[in-house]
Amino acid sequence: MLLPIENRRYANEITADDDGERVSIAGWVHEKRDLGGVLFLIIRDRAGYVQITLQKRRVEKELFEKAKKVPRESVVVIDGIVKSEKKAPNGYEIIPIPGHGRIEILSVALHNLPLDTTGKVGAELDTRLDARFMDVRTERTKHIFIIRSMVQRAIRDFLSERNFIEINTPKIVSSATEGGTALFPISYFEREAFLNQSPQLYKQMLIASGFDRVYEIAPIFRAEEHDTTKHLNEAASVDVEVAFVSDETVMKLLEELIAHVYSTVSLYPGLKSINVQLEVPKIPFKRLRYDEAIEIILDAGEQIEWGVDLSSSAERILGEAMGEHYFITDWPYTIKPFYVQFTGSKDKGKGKDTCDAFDLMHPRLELASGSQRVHSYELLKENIESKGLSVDSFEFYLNAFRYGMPPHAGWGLGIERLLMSMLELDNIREVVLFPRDRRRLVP
Ligand code: AMO
Repeated sequence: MLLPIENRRYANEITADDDGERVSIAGWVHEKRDLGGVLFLIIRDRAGYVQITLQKRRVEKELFEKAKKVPRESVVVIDGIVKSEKKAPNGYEIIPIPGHGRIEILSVALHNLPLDTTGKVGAELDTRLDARFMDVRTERTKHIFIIRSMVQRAIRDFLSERNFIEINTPKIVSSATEGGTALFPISYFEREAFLNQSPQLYKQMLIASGFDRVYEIAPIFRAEEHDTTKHLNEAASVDVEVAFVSDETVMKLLEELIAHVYSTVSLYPGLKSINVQLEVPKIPFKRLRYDEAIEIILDAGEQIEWGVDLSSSAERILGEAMGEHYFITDWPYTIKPFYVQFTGSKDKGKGKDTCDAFDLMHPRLELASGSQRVHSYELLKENIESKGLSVDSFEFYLNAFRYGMPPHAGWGLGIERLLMSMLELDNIREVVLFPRDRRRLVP
């Protein structure tokens, strides 16, 4: 095998100005066009496409036949001379070196491809997910995942510039954190364990450690049984926790982060193949109290009672009314988890107690949740009990509140929800390489 390949260039590293230079190109046979006397191979690599032109009269017979027979999507290395050519797609073509041209077939692809990588023949999402390795070869899907990588890098840059410490917390845990969604039990030697729903307890414990600004980008696991276009069983979340601040400060951080991500991605030329034009959302986002949200939903004719979580159709009504990103604040205490700070009896005992929790909404769906946290040991213990949970199973967490815990606030942002809404995609699975849902455990 002739590796490493000398003079290897990516498609975007060659221009018509390289006329006469000898280069090697390595990639997949994207398309073949056989015009009898001349054969065009379009080679695709991660950066783009290169046209190889083989004139039957000018190249060795053996080489021509080899090129003619190579199945699409096979992996090849081709040595050639760059020739400026106005009619070629990028203004140049590559001609195998006269006399000693090389077309090396490194891996032959089977004939019946599971997908058309040129994107000319569309396929159902399920078919694409079944052959995801090949789906990523198409322009649109490739760019979605390059953008995902870009978004994660932009988030890391944004937070590290603001002096955040990146942490890694366990994904195998002993207790639940988020009421409402179920846990995945796993067998952990002789004990019961679960896949973590959120790094919530651990990020808070690190606030007690003195790290005062922490973040994690990691998977969260939710045993949601329903099959929807916005839920996954394994999702990725950006989790942030900040000491000595209030919920308002972390809301500001969150909206600035969203604007930063949009403006970073808006410069990416690959957006064209996803057919979306990004407008950087204006900050600050509007703040809507939960009781105001209820009014809007009722005015639209949808039944809802104070104290329940918002259904998808309620979210849709609000999204239409708001038309842009917005926060919902002052949630009923009863539907938020034990770690959320109770606001106190704002309504003076009418059973409508609220808490310092917020959700960040895109007009289509919820993107993030966060809150001011309880930092008093006694109050936290009381809340755990009053939510019907076992204090014993939270001992490891509660302990961190007994030896110096500052006030703190934070949030969790779903990366897939952010990407899906930003890129105007219909299904959350579009932005996950290998999604996990009720029906899908492979690939
Ligand atoms: P929450 O449970 O609201 O809050 O989750 C935070 C964000 O994570 C994303 N998300 C999901 N995305 C896809 N599929 C799912 N099944 C799924 N579940 C959640 C959403 C959601 O807004 N501990 C708190 C955060 C905090 O207060 O810091 C929490 O986990 O975008």
